[in-house]
Amino acid sequence: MQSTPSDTILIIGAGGQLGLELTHELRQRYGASNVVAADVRAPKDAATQESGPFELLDVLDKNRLEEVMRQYKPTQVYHLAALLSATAEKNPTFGWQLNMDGLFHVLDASVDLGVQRVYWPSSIAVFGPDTPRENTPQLTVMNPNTVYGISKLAGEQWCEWYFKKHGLDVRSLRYPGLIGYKSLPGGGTTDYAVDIYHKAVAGQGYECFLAEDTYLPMMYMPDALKATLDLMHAPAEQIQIRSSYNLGAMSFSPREITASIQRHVPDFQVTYQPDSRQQIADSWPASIDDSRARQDWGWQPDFDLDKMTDDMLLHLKQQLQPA
Ligand code: AKB
Repeated sequence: MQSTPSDTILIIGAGGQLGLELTHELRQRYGASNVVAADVRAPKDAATQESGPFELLDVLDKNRLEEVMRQYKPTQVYHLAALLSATAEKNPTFGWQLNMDGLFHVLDASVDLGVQRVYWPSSIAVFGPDTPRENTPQLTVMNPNTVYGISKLAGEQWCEWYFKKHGLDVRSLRYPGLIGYKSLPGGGTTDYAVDIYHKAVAGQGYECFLAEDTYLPMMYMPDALKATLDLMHAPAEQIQIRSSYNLGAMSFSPREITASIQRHVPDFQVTYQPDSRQQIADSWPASIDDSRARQDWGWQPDFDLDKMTDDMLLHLKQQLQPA
């Protein structure tokens, strides 16, 4: 499906790490007035609110969701609002409620109001300690042991069910840790890989909450945006997996990202103080087999670790310079 002038897009969770960047990208492609940003609170960057329509929306309030959807009549909905892994472990009841009820509200409203296409993100968190850690296959033992992972795995199955029972064209990716310079993540286990760049550019050391040899799958934000939009624009017959696609780009440890940064900032120092997030990281894959995404809709990442580091540091340094 190519973008057409008649497309209207609703992004729920537009103020989050991915939402901010996706809103910007979709407004460039579809025209600002055709992309409605929505979030439970006003986004920190004024641009999301000022560059196009913005609605305050708590996705747990189904009436309000339907009101917004009736007002704008979106043809596509991106539902990104969720509690991430570390936060959901601390608030399990709310994590489950937001991640599951929010999804049901969006899926039901999309069926009822005739939305053409829905995007919902899943995560490497759907895998657990019994899963093969290296090159984790698309289909394998799952058994997640975090609230976030359980909610994402259940959500994947529900997306597939809505596709089969209601014909809803819902599409999904299992994101690895996402790294970008435009916004900060919140409450994830992979957040260290964003925080570390900010400390390096500020000329400070970094205390890492994961051990130095903890390998996790990661992805630079431009690749995440490309994957999301390629998936959403692919012809429906190419989307063979209706739960969620494995998606990979790179895999590294805190020690390796530190070495990559030290190519630019030789004095940069990192200390290690693993906390409860270590257990979560240890239950996740170290690397991902994303061959189905490559076969079905041509997925190909552009960024490896050093290329990402070069770009991250360049942009973060520019942000520090006075305008
Ligand atoms: C998290 O760390 O919780 C997220 C994820 C991998 O889904 N970044």
